[in-house]
Amino acid sequence: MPGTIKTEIKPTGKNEGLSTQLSTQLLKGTTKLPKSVLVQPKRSFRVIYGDLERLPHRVRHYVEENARLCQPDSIHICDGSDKENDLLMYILQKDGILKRLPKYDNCWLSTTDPADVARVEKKTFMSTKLKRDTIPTPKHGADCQLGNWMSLEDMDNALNMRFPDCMKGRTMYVIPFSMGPVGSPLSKIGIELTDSAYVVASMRVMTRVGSKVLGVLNDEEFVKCLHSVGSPLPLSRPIHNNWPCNPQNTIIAHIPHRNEICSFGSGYGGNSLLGKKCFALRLGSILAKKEGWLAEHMLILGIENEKGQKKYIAAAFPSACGKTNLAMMNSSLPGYKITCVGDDIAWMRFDSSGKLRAINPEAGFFGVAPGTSMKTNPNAMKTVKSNTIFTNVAQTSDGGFFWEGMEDEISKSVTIESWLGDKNWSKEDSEGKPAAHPNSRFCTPAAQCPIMDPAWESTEGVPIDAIIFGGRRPKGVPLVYEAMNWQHGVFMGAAMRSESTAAAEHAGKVIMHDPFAMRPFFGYNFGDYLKHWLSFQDKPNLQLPRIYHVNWFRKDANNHFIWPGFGENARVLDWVFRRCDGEDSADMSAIGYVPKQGTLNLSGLKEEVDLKELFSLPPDFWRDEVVAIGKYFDEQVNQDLPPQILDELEKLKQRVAAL
Ligand code: OXD
Ligand code: MN
Repeated sequence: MPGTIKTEIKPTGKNEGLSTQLSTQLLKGTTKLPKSVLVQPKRSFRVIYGDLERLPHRVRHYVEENARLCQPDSIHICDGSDKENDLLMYILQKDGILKRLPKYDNCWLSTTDPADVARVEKKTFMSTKLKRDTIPTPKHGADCQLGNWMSLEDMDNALNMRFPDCMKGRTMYVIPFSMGPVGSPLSKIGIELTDSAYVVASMRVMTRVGSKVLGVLNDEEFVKCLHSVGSPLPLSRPIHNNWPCNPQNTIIAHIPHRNEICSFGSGYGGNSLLGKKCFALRLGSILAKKEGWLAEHMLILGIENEKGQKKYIAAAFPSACGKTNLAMMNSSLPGYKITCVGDDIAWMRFDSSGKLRAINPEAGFFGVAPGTSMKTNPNAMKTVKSNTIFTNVAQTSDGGFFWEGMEDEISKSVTIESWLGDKNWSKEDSEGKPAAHPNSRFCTPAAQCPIMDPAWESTEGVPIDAIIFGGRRPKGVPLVYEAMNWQHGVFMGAAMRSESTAAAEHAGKVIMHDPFAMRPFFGYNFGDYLKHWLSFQDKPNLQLPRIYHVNWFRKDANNHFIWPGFGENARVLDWVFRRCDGEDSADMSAIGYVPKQGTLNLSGLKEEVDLKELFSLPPDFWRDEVVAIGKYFDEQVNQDLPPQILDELEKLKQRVAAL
């Protein structure tokens, strides 16, 4: 967790790899910073913090190999201490990358180069010997939408063009990190080498970092994560907002057979915090296939009813569909209590008694800020008021943060400075330019969330009773329906579609196919991924969770949401809960089981909801949907589509034809 330095530090704004000069200045004793900062040449490497020789042999080899390649000015081996964090925050302020938000305790703001604001899917590649191991071969020469492949040779060339000397003048930080509680049998270890202190500060929030991780590494494999902003010193081109990056040459590369991720050119989010999407999902899904478990883009929540009975649910939604809001929801249904285990990623494994158990491999939330407010997600708002790094949000003249959705939560007397530096931003005069970037983020420690589940760090994981898929579907898709069985549920995941998001580079509101909410995150061929999911139905003695699909976002003819959403979604979870207990509260429909009349608990709901419209299955819509899904499977998954999924599509087609 970030520590605190009380003194305000003026940025030099030059971003000249301050950290190496800084250690010397700091040691002059003008600030109260770590005395243990070492400035000692070690062999040919200048190690300014930590001890290369005490690293496990293979880690040391990885560090030295890449230090020779990237030629950093110095090496800093992260120990995860508060002292170290004080140093990082000092450096980040001096370099003008972070600035304190004095209204809160230990909160920081960073604004990036406007060219580096989101995940870059087009520049994200998996590199394997056989293309088919990574992606299906689309029909008719269509572009593959289920990942990008690069040959091993092309990848080597691409990396060789970028990484040599790329850290010149900068410090290479060595971050040992654990995805999952340190030492849990479900956890995995990574070592990230990065030339960005911002990445180190963020990784400290998002993962478990430091010497304690090395302590449990033993002889185990670790995932090698190399990251560079691709902007060696002296700078060869101007930088914006003191945010070094190299958008022209950005590449996010995964090389599974070497257990390696190499990311170049972007300092932002999932491109640079390599534990998250790159490790926990892309490489994670490959490991999961190999070892018989599941690495999924899912939140995990606990739900307790008025009788004190509890269940856990995992839910997959595409980016920015309200996953964080659902994971931290305050139930509007009296008697129900929701607790949060995770908001983005679930690693799940069947235990020896056949129960599916899940851990959240992360230690923080990297949540989309706009739209988060005391109304939509009070628990997130409480979480982010300390020890948080904000990126690309707006700031208020009283030292606070601001984004779209917070209009009623700031004092009328403050002025707003937009993420782009417009000092007197106002909605009226902004010509549609938002105050905060639509993909602006908070990076905040999970432990601070007021409704964290007591078992969120349990090493064996929490037991999962239900899996929910969902999407943002303005038309045709009912509030909730239940799969007829596991295979039908896998089909439902495969057929997921949703309105597009600001988390990646796509523009406009189009309905995109996003199977299992994993489209940008598959580590291997989606056809094989489906086979892996289907394989669980053939294994004996597994208690397969029930599978559901939800849609909070259906709109009426006047373009108004039919369902109030947010805390009221607990009513849907309550129905799911009771179904998992075997309650006879569902009718069969053409698309799956839907709530029997009167079984969705609407007591106390403040507004009228047109349930008929909410659950209607417009025949034309569903016939078009079947065609769209079929076309997608045929074109995109082609030969790799398992026959069981085609079978489910055919059955759906027949049921829908009878509507
Ligand atoms: C995320 C995403 O950042 O899904 O979590 O894009
Ligand atoms: Mn996500």
